[in-house]
Amino acid sequence: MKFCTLLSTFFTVALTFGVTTAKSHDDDDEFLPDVRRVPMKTFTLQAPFLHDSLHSRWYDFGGDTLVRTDKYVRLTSDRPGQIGFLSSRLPLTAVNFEIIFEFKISGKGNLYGDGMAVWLTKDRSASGPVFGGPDNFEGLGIFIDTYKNNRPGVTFPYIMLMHGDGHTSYSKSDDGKSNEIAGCSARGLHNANQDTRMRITYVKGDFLRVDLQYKEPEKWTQCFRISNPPDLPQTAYLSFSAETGELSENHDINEVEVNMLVATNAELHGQPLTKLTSPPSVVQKKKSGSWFWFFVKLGLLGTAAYFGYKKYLQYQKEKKYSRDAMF
Ligand SMILES: [Ca+2]
Repeated sequence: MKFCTLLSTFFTVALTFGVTTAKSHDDDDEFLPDVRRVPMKTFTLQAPFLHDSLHSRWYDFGGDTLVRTDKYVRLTSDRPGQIGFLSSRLPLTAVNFEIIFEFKISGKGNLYGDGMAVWLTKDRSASGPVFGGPDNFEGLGIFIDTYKNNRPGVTFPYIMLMHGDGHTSYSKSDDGKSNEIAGCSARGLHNANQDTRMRITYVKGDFLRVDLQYKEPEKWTQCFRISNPPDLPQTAYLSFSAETGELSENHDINEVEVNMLVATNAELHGQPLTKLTSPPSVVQKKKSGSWFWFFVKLGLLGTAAYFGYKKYLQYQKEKKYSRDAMF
């Protein structure tokens, strides 16, 4: 009886291991497995936004930017001819990182513009002609363009990535078509019915990916993903800017969060994070791990069976002796 219980316990343990392994295997499909996110507090922006005497500890504001301490930083109001920006005081030093920010583009008019931008640039943002930020910039610019100037066949709002070399101008006349590295349409982003968020994931030398949340709550939709993204300037400041022209809309930033991405896998410690994003190697590694645990379990099971059986024989023997003694 005891032997059966022992066997049943080991079978239960083995089955539990099986389920756990299967679950881990499914996790391979998740975005960026084996990565720990370390919050970078010097880039956090959240209500009430201002720390002392109308200043933020980590960001500078400029242009027509307004701060409503319980709700948002409003880069431009729904009025024509506005420009506003928000720029980190410290450069982003992390090699691999993600930037998640909640924003809202809204307004009363049926026609609206012009849009906003996120910058990772060598210089801190100053007001300029490209969605409220500087032209001829050095670094990366992600533009959320809400007004179609001239780009037939493309649905707006349109989001695109540009790599600035410090000399090339943004081509406003064709909505940046000639500067574009990657992009996507986001119909419904203006006056969206829910909170809207953007997530920028940058893994040096591997990929840059932009995801959006604006259709369904808590559901990310990939906008684009590029391999071998341009390197960032050695010092890259994080900025946001927005602009209105003849047409207008509100551009609000509700919250900013930046996380450094760190490998959690001991074998990959100190290795480039790129290895983490290669599904075959991760799957292979987990498979060999599964085999290891399979043999460990098999060994334990065999040992348990051996000792259990030995005990069972001894029990039968003692039973026989006591029966013989009785007669
Ligand atoms: Ca435009």
